[in-house]
Amino acid sequence: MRLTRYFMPVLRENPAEAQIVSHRLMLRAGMIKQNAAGIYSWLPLGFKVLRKIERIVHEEQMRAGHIPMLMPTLQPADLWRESGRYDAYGPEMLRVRDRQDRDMLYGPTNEEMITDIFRSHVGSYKDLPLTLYHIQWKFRDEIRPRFGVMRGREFYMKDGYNFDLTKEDALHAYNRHLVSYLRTYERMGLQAIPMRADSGPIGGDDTHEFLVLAETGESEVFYDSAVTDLTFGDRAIDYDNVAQCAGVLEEFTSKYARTDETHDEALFNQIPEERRKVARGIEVGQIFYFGTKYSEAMGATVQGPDGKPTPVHMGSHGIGVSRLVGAIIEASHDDKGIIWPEGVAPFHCGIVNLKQGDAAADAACDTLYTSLTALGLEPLYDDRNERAGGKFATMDLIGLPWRITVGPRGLKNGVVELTSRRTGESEELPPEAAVKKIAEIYRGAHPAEHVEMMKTRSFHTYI
Ligand code: P5A
Repeated sequence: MRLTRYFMPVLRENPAEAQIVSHRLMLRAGMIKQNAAGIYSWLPLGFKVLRKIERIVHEEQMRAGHIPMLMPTLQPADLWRESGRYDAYGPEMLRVRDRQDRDMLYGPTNEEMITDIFRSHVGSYKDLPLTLYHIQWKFRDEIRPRFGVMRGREFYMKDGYNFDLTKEDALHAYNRHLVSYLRTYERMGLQAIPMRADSGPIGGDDTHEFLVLAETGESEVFYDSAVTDLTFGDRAIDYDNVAQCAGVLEEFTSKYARTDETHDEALFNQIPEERRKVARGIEVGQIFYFGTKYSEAMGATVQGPDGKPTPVHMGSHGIGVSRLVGAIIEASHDDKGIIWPEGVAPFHCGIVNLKQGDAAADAACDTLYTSLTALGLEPLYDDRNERAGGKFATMDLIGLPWRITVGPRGLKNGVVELTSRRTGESEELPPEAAVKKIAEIYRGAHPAEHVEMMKTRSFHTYI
């Protein structure tokens, strides 16, 4: 993309309404525009990041064997009357009435709707296990929407629902989700720690929240610092292997890590003092096992092996896709702006032309642009007639992981400059070598099948 043809309304001043750094930087980088309290438009740059996050979520869900679909945002109230949640949900639910005087609502979550779909089409235990998910906008009329997309009223969520014959099978689905979430967050450059939490209006006894540690987080958390040493990495996992998934859950949840809702001071005090940590965190996901709560209330049964109707065991599992954009920025920025991890960067690199109009510089930038694009990479070429300082400031603000700087002086020696946004380190190298290096970096940043898709350009069609 050439910057002169793009729409990226960067703000010079710090917006007064933004209280935390991610909100401020998203506004300044022209990623979002608030339309009403807690309701945002995603401008092109923000939309690109949202799509990249969404894509990682899809890839990891499908890898775990979960099946994508799409349910509507508006739901009939009658389904929620069946589960008893229409009254229980309270003022967070946005209720609307259609022209036929039917009660509707803008879905805050989809347990009822998916249970209705399940009971309409699945009748035998032989069709289990089944996990369906979608990524869809939700609405919760939060009393205090704040911090930009972190606590929105309208927000984008991946929500998945498992249906199993037994509690044991459903707990495997729970563990499978935990594993897939660990992979998902790490691909976004985040450490999200599973912590024992409270199940709130979703229900059930087994639940973990995934928290990214950050001073601006809304949750107070208590943990053994040893949990921060755990990483999932690129270890091989067989999602059908019950023992393997249970082993990962054990590894990642056996140390003390809890939100304030479930905090137990006596247990906490058993941790050696130097490892006891009290901090704040951003909740980027939550998994639940709630057994037959919805299936019993809504008559979602299957014919069991003994021929008798059996209510299915269920769980639901959510990732805050739009919140993640803010969470990643909270975890990765400096005083100049955002520092995108490679996995979610809106463009793979920036090209800064130090002397627009100089024949050699213009030609070198065009060649770089074409070579990168041919490899399936997306550069953002700052081809504006601006001074170098302004171009650097914009690149630093929007946080592309790599910048190639092209100027007549370097070109006389056959080199351009490649700079890492994270370390600030630069090296001079021939333009072709810079292209090769960036391609290699991104090959390493994505799993093999993602790289294949980038090559076939389905990557671009999708976002
Ligand atoms: C699990 C999926 C659920 O709703 N039902 C379907 C279950 N869980 S949850 O914890 O309530 O939400 C899942 C994730 O959504 C994000 N989230 C939000 N993001 C932005 N603004 C909000 N107001 C908001 N509320 C929830 C969180 O990341 C949460 O973990």
